[in-house]
This record gives sequence, C-alpha cells and structure tokens, in this order.
Amino acid sequence: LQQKGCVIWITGLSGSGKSTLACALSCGLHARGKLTYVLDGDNVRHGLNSDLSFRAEDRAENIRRIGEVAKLFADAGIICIASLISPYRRDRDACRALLPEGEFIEVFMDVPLHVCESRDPKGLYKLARAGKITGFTGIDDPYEPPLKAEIVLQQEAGLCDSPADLAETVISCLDKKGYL
Ligand code: GGZ
Repeated sequence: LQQKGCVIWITGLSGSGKSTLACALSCGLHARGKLTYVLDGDNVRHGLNSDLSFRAEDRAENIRRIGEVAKLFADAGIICIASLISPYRRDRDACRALLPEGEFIEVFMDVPLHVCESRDPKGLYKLARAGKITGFTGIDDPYEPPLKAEIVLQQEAGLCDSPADLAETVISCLDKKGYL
C-alpha cells in the first residue's frame, strides 16, 4: 500500500508551540494509520546539526539540511513534519522549492512575541532580555513571518486551542489535499 509523502513545515518563534503541534500532529496521523517522522530543530541540533550556531549563516545551513532530509522522507512516502524557527523567508522558500508543487505545506504559528515570552518554557527569553544570550529570535534577531503560508494558526493569550485541535486543522488540510 503506497502512502503519498509530503513536508509539513512548522515555523514560528521560540515558545510558539511548534514542537507541541508536531507531536500532536504525529499522534493524530498515526491514529489514521499514517507513517510520519518529526524533524525538530532543537533535537536535530544535538546530532546532525551539532556543528551549527545561531548566526544567520548557520541558521540558513540548519534549515537547508533539514529541508533536504525532509525531502528524502517525503520521497520515501512519509509525512515529514519539520518544526524549527526558520526565521528567514528566503531559507524557507528554498526548502519549498525542493519539492513538487503542493507537497510543501507551511504552517505559521502566529503567536505574538509577548505570549511566547510569557510562556518562556526554558527561561531563554529571560536570559535574552538580560543580555546573557545574544542573537535570540524576536529579541535581538529577526523573524520574518510567512506571506503565503498554507495554514496560519493564530493564538492569543487566553485564547488558545488545544494542541489536538490545532493538529486537526492541519489534518483536515492534508485530507483536502489527498494525503489521508
Ligand atoms: C532562537 C534559540 C537560540 C537563539 C537557543 N535564537 O524554543 P526552543 O529554544 O526549545 O527551541 C529553540 C531552538 C531553535 O532552534 P532552531 O533549529 O529551531 O532555530 S533556527 O530555525 O533558527 O535555526 C530555542 C533554542 O534553540 N535557542 N538559542 N539565539 N532560539
């Protein structure tokens, strides 16, 4: 039985819920008998990309490598979920260009900085504000929001859908595109 592969590319600030969505999405797709693989920026930086820093050139290389690996998974018929900040539009668009039309689905976690900062799950925003981390996305490093993401998931403080609900939004988009 052949499954059609694709890449779901989740972009957004640190603390916007990318990894949580990737996990919920993976669970929801498994429940529908689909094979998935999650490439999470933070995790891949411990192995394949352990030589890369957060300088712009290294972020570009981090994104390029994850884009190439994601394409390999998609070629193998797997639904590959990539979750990384990927702050630069140009780098994300280069990953999109690796895949045939329609096989790259960009999901923008549209969460205001102040909401991400109030969550601060790892205390990184606090360190960035104190100047103990420099070049932190959203504080002293840029984030370029997508202009044409297939899916925009907007969240405000006190008005957040559950990860499972957000995952369902993505899954229904995949269904419409014929991936289920
Ligand atoms: C942004 C940083 C930084 C800087 C460390 N800027 O939310 P997290 O903590 O758990 O995940 C973030 C992760 C970012 O890695 P990515 O591979 O997703 O980034 S990129 O796509 O820009 O290459 C964050 C942590 O690493 N982190 N330093 N300076 N996030």
